[in-house]
Amino acid sequence: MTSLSLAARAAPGHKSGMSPDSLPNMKIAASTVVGTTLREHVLMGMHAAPNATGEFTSLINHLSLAIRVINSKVRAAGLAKLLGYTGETNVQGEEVQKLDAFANDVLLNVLQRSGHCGVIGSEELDEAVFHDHPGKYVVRFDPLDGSSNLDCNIDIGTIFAVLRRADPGDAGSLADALRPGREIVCAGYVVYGPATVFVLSTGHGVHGFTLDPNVGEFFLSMPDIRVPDHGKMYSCNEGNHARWSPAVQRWNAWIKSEDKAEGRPYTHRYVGSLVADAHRTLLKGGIFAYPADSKSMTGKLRLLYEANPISYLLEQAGGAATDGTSRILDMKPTSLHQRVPLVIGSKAEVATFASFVRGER
Ligand code: AHM
Ligand code: MG
Repeated sequence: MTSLSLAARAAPGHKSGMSPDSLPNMKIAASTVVGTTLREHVLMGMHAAPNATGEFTSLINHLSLAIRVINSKVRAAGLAKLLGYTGETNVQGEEVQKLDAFANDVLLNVLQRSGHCGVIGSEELDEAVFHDHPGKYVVRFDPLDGSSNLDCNIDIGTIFAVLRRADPGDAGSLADALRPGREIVCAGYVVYGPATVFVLSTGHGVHGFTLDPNVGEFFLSMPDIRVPDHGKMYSCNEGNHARWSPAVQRWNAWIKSEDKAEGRPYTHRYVGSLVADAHRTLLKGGIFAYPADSKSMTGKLRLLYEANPISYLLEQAGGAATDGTSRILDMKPTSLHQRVPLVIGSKAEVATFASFVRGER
C-alpha cells in the first residue's frame, strides 16, 4: 500500500506544535486520506496483466462516465420532467419510460465513442448494434433495471456484461452477442439507491464502489465481497404463487414453515428491482428466485442482460446461480431477448431449491 509522509506534505514554515523535522516517521496510508477510486482499481488490474493494452481500462472508464451521467438524471428525474412514459413500447412489449430511453441512449453513445465495442446488445433495442471499427469487446446491458419502480422513488439500476470478441478483425455478428455467460470477462451493476453503488468483477472477486457525488468519483467501499454460506432471507414475487409449479410451491411452503433448529421461517424481502434484490442477496446471502410460471413459461428475466451478469457476480463472490436445474453461465443463448428462470444466492439455499425442483423434497 502506498503511504504519504506527513513531513513531505508539510508546507515550508509550517507552524504547529511539531516541526516538520519531527514528523518523518509518521507515515499514514494514502487510502486513509483519499480512498482507492474505481479508475485506480481498474488500472491496478491492468498493470498486473502482462499483455494489457489499456483498451479494457478505457472501456470501464467510459462505462463509469455513462453511469455518472445516468445517475445525475435519475437523481433529478422528478424535476427534469423525466418521469413517465415515452408512449412507445419496446421489443418485449413493455411501455418505455423516458429514463429507460435516456439511459439507453447515453450508454450507446458513450460506448460507441469509446471505440472499444464491436457489438452492443441492449434490453431496449430489438437488434444488436454493430460498429464499423474493429472494437475488441461486446457489451450487453439493461440500461435501467426496475424502471417500473421509478415513479415511487424505489431503487433502480443498470446491469452490464463485457465479453471479448472471438475475432475483432471480422465484421461484428449476432454470434458475437449470443455467447454463454461463462465467457464473460467483466460484469457489474449499479444501484441508484440512497447511495449510488457500482459493483464490479473483472474475474478476480467482486468489489463495490460508492459514488461521492461532490467529487464525482466512485471510491472503493466494499472490497472483496463474499456471499455468506447461509442467509436468513428469501426473495420472490409471491403474487405468482398460484402460477408456480408444485415443486416451487413446495419450496415456498418449506421456507416459510417454522423449524427453529433449522432457522426457519426465513424472512421475506422483495423490492421488485433485480439490482436491489440481487445486491441484498450478494451482501446478506439467502436466496432470490424468479422461477418460471404459467404466465412467464420460460421465466421473466433476460438471460443476456440480467441473469448472466448477475450470475457471474454471484459466482465470483462464492455464491451460486441456476435456472433450477442448470448453471446459468453454461446456458447457450439462442436469441437476444431470451428469458430464463433465475435462482441466485448462497450455495446452500440454491442447492435446497434445486433439490425441490428435482422432486427430492
Ligand atoms: P426491467 O425493469 O428491466 O424490465 O426488469 C424486470 C424487473 C426486474 O428488475 C425484477 O426482478 C422483476 O422485473 C420484477 O418482476 P415482477 O414485477 O413480476 O415481480
Ligand atoms: Mg431489468
